[in-house]
Amino acid sequence: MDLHLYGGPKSRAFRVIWMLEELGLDYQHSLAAPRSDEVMALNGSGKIPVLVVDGTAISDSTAILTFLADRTGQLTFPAGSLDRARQDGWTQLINDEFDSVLWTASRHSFALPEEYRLPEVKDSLKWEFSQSAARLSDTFEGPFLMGEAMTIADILLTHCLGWAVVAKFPDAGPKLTAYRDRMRKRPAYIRALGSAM
Ligand SMILES: N[C@@H](CCC(=O)N[C@@H](CS)C(=O)NCC(=O)O)C(=O)O
Repeated sequence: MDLHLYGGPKSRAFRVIWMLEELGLDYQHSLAAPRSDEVMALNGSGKIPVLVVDGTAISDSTAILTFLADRTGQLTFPAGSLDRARQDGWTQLINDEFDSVLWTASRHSFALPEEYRLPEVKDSLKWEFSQSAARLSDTFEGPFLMGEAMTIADILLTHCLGWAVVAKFPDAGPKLTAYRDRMRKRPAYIRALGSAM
């Protein structure tokens, strides 16, 4: 498989870098900025990450992780299994309850045109994040979201938990913080961080 990733590690492209490192796949990497000419040519929305696979561009970090997991049969349960349905439930929940509030806060901090930013919305988003983190902590047993097997849902959650720290969101609580710190010790995560240098 010929793989070329577009997007720097201080974006959701980090999730894909980490996944590629977990899988031990070779890939080319361009630290392309959102809406740069090279990204616009691949993805009309201008968003990163984009992964070009054998000449075909795939957008959206979750779609890319899902493709890589399905193609390699790693970090996922098989499509059509009940475990996969539960795994997908986690993936959607993380996007609904963590990624979306963090992204809305980012938009109102720097991404939207200044006249459309409403910084006061961030208190409400932080409260939502705390509620979601507390609910997840109540049921989380570990070591991974799906129990003994790490899946792409763990890449998404760990990334969001780190993003929350950078965005100065409330503490996610001891259980999720310990999980995040444990995930960040994975050799592939550390290699992914190194790819930023
Ligand atoms: N749901 C998409 C979101 C992609 C996204 O919004 N990426 C940001 C960088 S992390 C971006 O390119 N923003 C530029 C923009 O919204 O114009 C994903 O998970 O890949």
